[in-house]
Amino acid sequence: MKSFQILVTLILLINIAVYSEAQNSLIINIPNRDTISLNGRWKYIVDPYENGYYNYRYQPIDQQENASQVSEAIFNDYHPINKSERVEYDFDLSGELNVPGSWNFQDDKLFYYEGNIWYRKKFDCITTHNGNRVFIYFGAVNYETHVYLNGKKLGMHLGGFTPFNFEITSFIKEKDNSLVVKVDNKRKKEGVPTLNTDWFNYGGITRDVALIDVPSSFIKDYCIQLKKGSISQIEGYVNLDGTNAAEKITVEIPELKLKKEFIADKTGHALIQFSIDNAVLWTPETPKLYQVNISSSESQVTDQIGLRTIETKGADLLLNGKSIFLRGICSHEENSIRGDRAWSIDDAQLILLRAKELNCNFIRLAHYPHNENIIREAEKMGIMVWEEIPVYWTIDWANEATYKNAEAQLSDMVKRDINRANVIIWSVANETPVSDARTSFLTKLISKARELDNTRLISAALEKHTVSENPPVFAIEDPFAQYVDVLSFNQYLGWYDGLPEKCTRSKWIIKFDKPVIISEFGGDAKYGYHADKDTRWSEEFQEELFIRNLEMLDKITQLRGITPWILTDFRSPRRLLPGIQDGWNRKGVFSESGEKKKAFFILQDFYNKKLKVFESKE
Ligand code: GCB
Repeated sequence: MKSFQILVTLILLINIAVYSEAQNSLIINIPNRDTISLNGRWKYIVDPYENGYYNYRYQPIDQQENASQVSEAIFNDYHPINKSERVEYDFDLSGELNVPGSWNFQDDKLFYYEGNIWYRKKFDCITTHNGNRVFIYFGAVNYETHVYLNGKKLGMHLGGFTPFNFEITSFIKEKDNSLVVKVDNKRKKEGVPTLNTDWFNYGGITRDVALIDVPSSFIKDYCIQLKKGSISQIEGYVNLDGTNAAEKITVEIPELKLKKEFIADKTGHALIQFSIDNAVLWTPETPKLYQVNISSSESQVTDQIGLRTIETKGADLLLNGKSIFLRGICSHEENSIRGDRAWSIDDAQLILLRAKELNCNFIRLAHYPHNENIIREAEKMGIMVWEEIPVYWTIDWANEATYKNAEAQLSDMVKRDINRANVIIWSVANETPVSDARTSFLTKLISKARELDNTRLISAALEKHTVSENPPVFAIEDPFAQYVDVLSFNQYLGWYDGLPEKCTRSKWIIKFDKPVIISEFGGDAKYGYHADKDTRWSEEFQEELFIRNLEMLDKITQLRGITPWILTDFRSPRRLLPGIQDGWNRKGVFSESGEKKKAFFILQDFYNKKLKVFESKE
């Protein structure tokens, strides 16, 4: 091979390596950092055949020999150098979409669109000062994202619900930056989630986009939490980025008059350990947050951190050593009034105030990591949280890339929220069919979760198994059940399995000495449709179903919480029945426009009673 050819091949290989690299490792605590929002109106081009990405031989343009030249033409300003190739693409002549926001509700033609869309945002960056570094941060983009700045590819990201960032220090200009983002929400067999789900496949840039301005060495992520089982020891870490010598780290909690110093090693990692006295612990009733200041030689971050412990003892669930009952509810990440993905603080309030009205102290954020705003708002309001990744139903269990994808989503979710006191459970899966491949996939995930965070509880929403039909007897016979801290399962007696009266005849055999959470039960009702309690889809049917289920479930001695399915009716393309469902899963105790169904009051009353029983034990 001639030396020139070798050089070209090498450049090509380097390009491919760079391009296939995912994001830089995650920067956390964006709400408290110096950022410039890139939210707002973005140009977009719908490109279902991905002609902006593939050439006519279906080769990705950004991985060819002359990648940088070509990509500059395509991804920069859309004034292509090689006009004969991409002359049809012109952002300036194209329409605009709101970011954050899914594309489905901003253009009628895109309602059910699953495919590729190009976004472009032009911006100036007057704040870059000498020596500082700049990153671009995406709260979430569904599902596969490729990001280009001023014609240079920054990288790609898989997964629709976790944040990612890229460093852009050497690509950013003071004026007239062109940020181009390729977003593709096609469902894929090997994806996480896979092809089949029971929720709407919102496409696009669904959460905040921001520039983060940091010094050359900065605090990237950290964990400042109580050590497992201790109410007087803090244990955690701080990670710096950009350091090449040992650095001093200071952790300060002014309200407790605490100031501690640590040394980060050359890799930027510092172990944090210190004692605290008389801290007010975080509880749903007193959701106390302390201001914590962390500083290194060049950077500072502040966070609002709550201190609490969460443990199990036999079948008991202990918050700060006291037995609790989780008065929960499941929720999707939707603002049902606006009719789109929820992402803002206002959206979070809408969801959480409904949960509060039900008397909830717990929410299961199903079936993927929700936005950071809802976690933080829930923390302030005293609502504990179950977070999960979209390892849902059938996943391509034997596929190594699928596993890596699920693990990356788990890691980013845990990293982002590791300082949130209200997050008490990480869940690794929902209703996954038992097989050896699945159980080994999930046990790997569970060990990863424990490696990342040894303080919280791990669970998964499992399924019931029928021991006998007559009389109806059910059990949990899943080999994965032995690995979880909390035994959670979904069951739909009275809806998919018999009528509500079946609950009254049914028995449960739970052989595990672990706390039990019923992670789902429920049935559909169309708000305002009234009939007798035997008529499916009526509010009366759903009411009866709640009454009977609650009676049955309350008899399970290990029961320490429930999260019925679901707070609010949500969009699902699987739910077609005209006049009743019309594209909505109707299992909400609220309708999509926020009206309460009869089942709401049954659940509210049940929680009132639980509250009184647990208060009187104190
Ligand atoms: C389930 C799933 C949930 C569905 C629900 C239903 O078991 O976990 O995602 O939406 O059932 O309504 O059937």
